[in-house]
Amino acid sequence: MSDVCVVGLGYIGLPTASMFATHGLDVVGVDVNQAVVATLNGGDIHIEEPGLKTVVQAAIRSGCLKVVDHPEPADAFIIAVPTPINLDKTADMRYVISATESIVPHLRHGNLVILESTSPPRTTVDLVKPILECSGLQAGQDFLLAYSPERVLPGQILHELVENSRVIGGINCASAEAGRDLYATFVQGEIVLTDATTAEMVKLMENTYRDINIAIANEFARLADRFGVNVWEAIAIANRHPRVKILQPGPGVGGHCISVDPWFFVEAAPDIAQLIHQARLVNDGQPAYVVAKLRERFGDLRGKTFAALGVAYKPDVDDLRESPAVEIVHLLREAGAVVQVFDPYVKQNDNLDGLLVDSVEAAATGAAGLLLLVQHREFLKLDIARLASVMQRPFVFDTRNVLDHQAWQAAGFEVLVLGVASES
Ligand code: SAJ
Repeated sequence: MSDVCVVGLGYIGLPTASMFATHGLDVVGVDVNQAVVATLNGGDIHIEEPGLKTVVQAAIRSGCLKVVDHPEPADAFIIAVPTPINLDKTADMRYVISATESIVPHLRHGNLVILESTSPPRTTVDLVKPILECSGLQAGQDFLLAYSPERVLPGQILHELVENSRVIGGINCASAEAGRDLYATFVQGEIVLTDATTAEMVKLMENTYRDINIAIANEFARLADRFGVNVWEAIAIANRHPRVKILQPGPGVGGHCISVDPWFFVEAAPDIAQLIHQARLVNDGQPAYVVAKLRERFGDLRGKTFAALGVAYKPDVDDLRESPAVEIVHLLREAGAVVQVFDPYVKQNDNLDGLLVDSVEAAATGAAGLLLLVQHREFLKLDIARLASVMQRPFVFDTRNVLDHQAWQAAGFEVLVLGVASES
């Protein structure tokens, strides 16, 4: 396989296409969004990810990566489009369907098609395979078909793409083996072969496992609050047990993966996935819990001004998808509060129209409370005294337990910490 066509140039497709290209394969990168195609061809990238711009530029300069808006014939096709969630928490498979359909006219004998998009169990065999077979070719016989989920952590994508173990689930052995040969171009981690539905389930299980573990940390935080305990101290002590590894509570779980993927199980088997469902409800309830804590302190929130520090779904990324911080901002506004938002990675966003300001100080000016919602690196070295001087009331709510509380208190701040019953 020397020609690869990657459909979808987002957080996964773009780095994957670039990796194949910088390892000598001829790659056609496809995105239906003209703005994305123009940005990439103009030498820039549309996502924030450490090191990605350099790799994409190298790939394009080498002539091995071509970026266009429709698929072209290739030896292998990789589908890396999003699988968002609908408002009713069902999987939105429209992008997978249209990307698969766009490949059909180009499918030839001997081709390999790989789905990377996170998908409900059986998507490869029940959804993708029949669409591809509209070409008149038969999967497993005339062309090969596999599922290979991405498992990289945003912020560490380039490193993890190469180093992580990779699972490849074929609809038959030949498909899995062809997938292994293709990814071995750049993957240095172990490549494990299985069947397509197992690989789909593995991906969902990984993120569901993490979601449930974060949910129990969040529930512990609420319990600690009820019983007058500092949850962070309790977790640190419990984690000294050799078989206990409790994760970190916080204002909720965001991102397009962990807060989404467990719902695919709930949708596919609601009678079974009850623990999974409950964990989702706990994590989705955290933003409201944060706002409830503010109500306890401030009473009616109407007319009160709050500075939201960070709106991305996690530190040092610009990704706002399913971000609990964004949800908190909206809940506060619904309660009548004024919110001034600063995020060093987010300069513009329709969802936060008119709320984004360009510095921590601007966000804090006139505010009755500072809400640390995301532990971006730059929030760990703030000029505390200066912030106290511009605020209406020096109050900070640390929802991530990352600030130096003593230093903030010394500067006159009242400090509230998520999961800590009394002021620390
Ligand atoms: N979070 C907590 N407490 C924690 C850890 C995370 O509240 O102890 C929150 C974060 O603040 C964030 C959310 O969870 O809002 C998710 O962040 P994350 O860093 O745990 O994970 P993602 O969504 O960035 O990436 C996950 C990874 N999956 C696992 O770790 C099992 C990554 O490997 C996957 O490739 C990615 O999902 C994906 O694309 O599916």
